[in-house]
Amino acid sequence: MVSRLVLVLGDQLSRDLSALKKADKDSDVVVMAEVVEEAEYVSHHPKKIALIFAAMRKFAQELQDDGWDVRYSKLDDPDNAGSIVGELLRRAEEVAAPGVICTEPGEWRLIDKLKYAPVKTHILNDDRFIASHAEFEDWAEGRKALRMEYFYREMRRKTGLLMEGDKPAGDKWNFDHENRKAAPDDVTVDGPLWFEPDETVEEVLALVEDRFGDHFGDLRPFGFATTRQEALEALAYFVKHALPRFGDYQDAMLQGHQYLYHAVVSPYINTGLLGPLEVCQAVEKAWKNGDVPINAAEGFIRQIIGWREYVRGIYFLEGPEYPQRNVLGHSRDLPAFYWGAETRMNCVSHAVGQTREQAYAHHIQRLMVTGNFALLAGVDPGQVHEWYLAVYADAYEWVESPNTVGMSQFADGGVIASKPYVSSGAYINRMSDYCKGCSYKVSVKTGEDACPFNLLYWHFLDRHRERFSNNARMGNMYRTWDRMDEDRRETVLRDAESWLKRLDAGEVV
Ligand code: FAD
Ligand code: DLZ
Ligand code: SF4
Repeated sequence: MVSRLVLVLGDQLSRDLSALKKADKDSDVVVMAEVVEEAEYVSHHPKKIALIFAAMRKFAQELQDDGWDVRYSKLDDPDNAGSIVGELLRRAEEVAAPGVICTEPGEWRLIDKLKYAPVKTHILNDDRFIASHAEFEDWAEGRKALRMEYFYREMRRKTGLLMEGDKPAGDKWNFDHENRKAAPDDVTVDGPLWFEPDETVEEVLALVEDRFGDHFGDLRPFGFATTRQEALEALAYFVKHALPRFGDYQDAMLQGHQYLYHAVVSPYINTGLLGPLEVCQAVEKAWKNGDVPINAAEGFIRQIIGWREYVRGIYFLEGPEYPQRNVLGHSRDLPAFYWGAETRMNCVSHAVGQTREQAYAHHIQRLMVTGNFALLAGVDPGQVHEWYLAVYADAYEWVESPNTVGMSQFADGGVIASKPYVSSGAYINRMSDYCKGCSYKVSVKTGEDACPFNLLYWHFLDRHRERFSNNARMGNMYRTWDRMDEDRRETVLRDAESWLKRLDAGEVV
């Protein structure tokens, strides 16, 4: 019988993957490959590479146990061709396969490589998402603005999650206004459930240490789940221990609590170990059982069937050039402190330090600390995008680039965000305890001690006045700026310029 190849990528570790559903276990051959091209096209965090390789090895074993013929290439196999397409060609020759079936990759770069590969490749839809490309396109068709909230309501109706008939549970679609509490004094959880590395994980850790030990990020301690079973346990642990307060403290940041009440399930959903719908159903069940309040359940489910589906829709709707957009014309190089160099800004230092340690920072750290700073300072969004893609364990371009280029850097001109996510130090001070340990003073607006977020906030608004002053959501900010007396405005701008000069000169700022 003729064998086709069935490609399973490192973020496609799902038993219900469309390519596996379409394949014939008796005749087709599954190809999985650890390849240097995927590991190095950006310098991924060592923890991320280890998570992917370990989960791939265990998934391959499960498929084999289930009767599949799996041809698995380890990174250091002498015959490893070093790229996905190279490995497909090698395996096609090995088993005389006339073609490949695969599920659509989450990145235009790889879709293109497969489309134009010298072996015939049939790309199937990735139906692990709630909305197909066609459904998103239909929703987007003819709309002036593609706002997540309206798309989210469609997804609620489609899935029936938190619905009572055709009405939203609790009579409201969105409980976000209850989800902005400052950090609590009594944090009742100590992070997510971690797992001791077993033999397979240890083998991968040694490999990653050897080959990618020079990438930014700490490889050890390594505690990510690497099987579906473990990921389900991590999800259950979150639902029981952290979800009840997830909503309340979703936006808070605390120095001693890197995870607060967040789920840390994105690395598992995005590699395919967990499905988005089952995660939401576990959360809905906890609400139905009376174990968690509606603001927690709704807030969490919105992130997944709302934001996660919506950003994927945008990535595929907007096309391959999307990650390169730069409508604000920002061109400053990404400062060295994003890669661990010293900075006096305690908030940035903490967010980056935690990223180096864990390959994780939660949404508000990504958006309102590292993202906010890059936008205020006018950093080239392409470099910001590469950084986010490299350093987070959950980062794949389909989800990372709309969040970074669109939501965080406003480089898409407002496709995703109706206004730029910028703030002065006051927001960070309200939502965190970072400012207490900072050598800058958050209450100081000008001079040597002034919090750089305060200086750069006004600098950003001033230099982009033409684009934003007519934005209805930014009118108040401009009115406040315009009410300041001219001398003060000049001092703020001069101090911001001189701070940026010191940044560019490589001083520790
Ligand atoms: P929780 O806060 O517990 O949220 C639950 C789940 O909701 C997450 O696991 C995730 O699957 C989903 N979710 C929440 N917000 C978003 C969002 N904006 N977009 C997509 N899914 C979301 N998320 C990624 O999965 N990969 C990325 O590469 C990524 N890059 C980001 C870059 C920037 C600049 C910003 C601002 C956000 C980014 N996010 C990304 C979204 C969000 O920060 C992460 O999903 C979240 O921090 C993951 O941690 P968690 O599982 O503890 O999330
Ligand atoms: C991210 C990643 C890494 C680091 N390594 C591999 C790999 O060796 N083999 C593989 O099949 N996939 C890997 N991946 C995931 C791919 O980069 C991912 O499938 C694409 O970026 C599309 O989302
Ligand atoms: Fe960050 Fe400014 Fe607070 Fe320092 S004072 S931690 S720089 S917001």
